[in-house]
Amino acid sequence: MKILVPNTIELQLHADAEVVVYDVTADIPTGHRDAEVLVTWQNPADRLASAARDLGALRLVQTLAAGPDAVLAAGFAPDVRICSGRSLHDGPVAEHALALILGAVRRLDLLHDAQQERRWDTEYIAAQSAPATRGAFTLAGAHVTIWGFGSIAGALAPLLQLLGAEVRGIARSAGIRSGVEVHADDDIAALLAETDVLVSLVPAAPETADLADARVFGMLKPGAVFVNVGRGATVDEEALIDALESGALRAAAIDVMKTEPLGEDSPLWAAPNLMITPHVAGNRPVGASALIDDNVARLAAGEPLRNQVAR
Ligand code: OXD
Repeated sequence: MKILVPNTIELQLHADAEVVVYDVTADIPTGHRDAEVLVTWQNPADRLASAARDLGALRLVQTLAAGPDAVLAAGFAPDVRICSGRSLHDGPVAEHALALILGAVRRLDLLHDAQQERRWDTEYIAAQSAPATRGAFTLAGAHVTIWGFGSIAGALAPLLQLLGAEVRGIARSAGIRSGVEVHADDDIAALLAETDVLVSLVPAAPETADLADARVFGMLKPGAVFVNVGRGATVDEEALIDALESGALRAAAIDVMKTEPLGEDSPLWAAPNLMITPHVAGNRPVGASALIDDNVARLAAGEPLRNQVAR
């Protein structure tokens, strides 16, 4: 079996197969278009589409991204199995989410601005210790709601709980996951009304487009904080900017945007009280080689694959 692996990550594969490294920015060379397995990581959309067109013997696409949306949109034949990198990013994304949450809650953006101006921020000092802001600059006692309660949320929740946050989740179906009370997404008004921090880990799919919209921001507790480490497509960015400008949201931090890289002319750059990071939360998959080895062995043995999302 021939496996094509991307030149964007170092892998140590032990699979019983011919392993060929390919350049994600170029078309797959003609001599390797007989590959049965394609591993993808940070592939541009147009090259994924040409791989989908050119690889006629393909049986499995293993993306190392937690969110398989780019591969699902590339046009691979319906009989090609697609597996996600679910779980490879749990630690890194949870850590980055925690950094963004703390940065937004404690308003490190304001302090960074003051530092750039060589200014001791007396306004911030007064605001942070004022009786009226008790509870606003801390996670202790804060109600944090995680929307999209999969394996990353399972890693993030205990970190937040350790800091004293009350964590609840939203997912397609209600239940207790990783010890956290998860609400069904058709019943969230009461939950959002008492949410201090809304964290989105929602994947991109037709049904989640613009999920976080003016209605959602309007349902949140006034002055809540919003953090997105899921997918940009799930947020109505105009509504986000409006909510920041009106003060409905006290602050926000986003690692993902509808258009990436974010264009110089995007209004998001100038939105007040918004921190932006360039899609770096899950920039380094952990355990990728073991997942590929396992799925290649399963494919060869005709066994069910891990993280299969299509076919
Ligand atoms: C992912 C990502 O899906 O990095 O893994 O966004």
